[in-house]
Parts: sequence; C-alpha cells; structure tokens
Amino acid sequence: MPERSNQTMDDNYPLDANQLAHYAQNQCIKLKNVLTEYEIQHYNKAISAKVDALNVEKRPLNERDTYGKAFIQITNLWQRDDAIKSLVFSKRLASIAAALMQVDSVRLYHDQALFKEAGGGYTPWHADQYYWPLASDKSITAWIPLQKTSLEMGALEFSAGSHELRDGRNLAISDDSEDAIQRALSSNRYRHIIEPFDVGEVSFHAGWTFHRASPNQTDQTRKVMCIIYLDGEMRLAKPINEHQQLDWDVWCPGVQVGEIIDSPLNPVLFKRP
Ligand SMILES: O=C(O)CCC(=O)C(=O)O
Repeated sequence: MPERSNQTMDDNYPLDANQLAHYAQNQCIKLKNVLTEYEIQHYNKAISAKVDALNVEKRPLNERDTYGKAFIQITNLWQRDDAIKSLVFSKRLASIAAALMQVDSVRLYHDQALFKEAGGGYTPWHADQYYWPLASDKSITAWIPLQKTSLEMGALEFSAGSHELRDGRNLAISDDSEDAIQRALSSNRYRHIIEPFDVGEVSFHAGWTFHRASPNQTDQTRKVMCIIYLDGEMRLAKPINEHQQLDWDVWCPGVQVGEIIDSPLNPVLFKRP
C-alpha cells in the first residue's frame, strides 16, 4: 500500500528529545507528516466506505442532542476491514504512542471514526478517561484527520497541561461540561492550543487532557480516525460510573478488576525490542 516501495506502515517515526519533553509536560502534541498524502487518501477511502455502510444515524442534526450533533461515531473498524486494520495495527503509530507514554509496550483499547458532518455541532470540553475503567493514566489517543482540517471544520483543540486539573474530570460530554470546564481552565490559565491540521498531521493526547472542537461550519464532513492505546501493563479498575461499566463489557470482555487488560480485543501492538 505505501506509496514508496521502501516504506511500510511499520516503519519508525523518530521523536526527538524536545518532542518527548513537550508531551511529558503538556500531555498533548501535534506531529506533522506522520502519514503521507497517499496514505491519507487510501485510508480516507477505506474508512469512509465503512462509515457509510455502518452508520445508522439518520435523524437531521436539529433533532439530536449535543453529543449526537458533534459527530457520527463508528467503533472498532479494524475488525471489519483489513485495510483499516493495517492502520490501527501499524507499528509506526503504536511506537509513537509507546514513546510518548514512556512505556515498554502498548495495547489497543479500541478505534473509532469520528465524522463531524457539514453543519455538525461542537465537541464540548471533556477528558476521555472519565469514560474508561483504567488503573493508571497511561492512555493516549491518536487523532488522525483524513483531510486537511481547518478551524472552521472542527480541528481538535487542547488545553496543554490540563491533565493536572481535577475539576471537571467527573463530567460527561455535554453543554454542562463545556461551560464548567471552560471556567475551570480559564482560571488556571492553561495554554489553549487551537491550530489547523495539515494532511498527514496527527495529534496525540492523554486520557486526562481536556480537549474540545468547534462546530463544522463548512459544507464538507470532517473525517477523523482515532486509535486509543493503553500501556501494555494497564490493569482494569473498578468502574465508577455507568459509562465505565459499559466500556468494561464492550472493550475488555472477560477481564477481571485488577487484571491486565489483555482480552482478544486488546492485542499488544508494539513492544520495545
Ligand atoms: O473529534 C472530535 O471532535 C472529538 C475527539 C475526541 O474527543 C477524542 O479523540 O478524544
């Protein structure tokens, strides 16, 4: 698949000391040229076809709640398409996740396509780990736009260093989380990173880093693929809300509280040699 015969999805994307230090401090980073234009086009086609085939949301935007307006969400596409699996299982991306988290191995938690439709609503401020029954903070999401993504389209925004903030961690994605977290972030003066994404640029953010996106004010769908990785040694924590219980049932089948999350849905995708 890769454009040049000497390039594979398992090749290395080296990170320098500044990038590692940036992530350690801010728990979010944007990296350019992680994928080539050719690779993005290839995965855009494969992922768009699956999202079209699997999407059951037919209501007009004005009949949906804030979460429903924010994006169409289709999960674990790797199980349904081998081309998409080559992206989700790629060592190029998984090795970046391991390097940023400073762990020896990473597992898959799950993947998801997040398509913000033309005219789609904003994604309220939130932290992902509210939804996840995890025993440590060593989780990370690769947010992979499948086109050049302007601010008007709903590029992902981060509050750098906000993983330290406890306020707002207990809020589900909603208009209330947007308001309450915005207030908490402003009074703590974290840097708000709002930048467009080039083709091939990918961001990585930690499970407790607050993030949001603006509405899609263009006439094109903002297509994004996300891959969520866990430290290979991550253990299951006792759920503290109904979302975490659901995630346990769906993404960690058969794993007991306190055990390493190594169900068949959570393969190790990268291990340091
Ligand atoms: O794509 C979006 O609008 C939100 C993405 C997000 O919340 C995430 O990747 O954790």
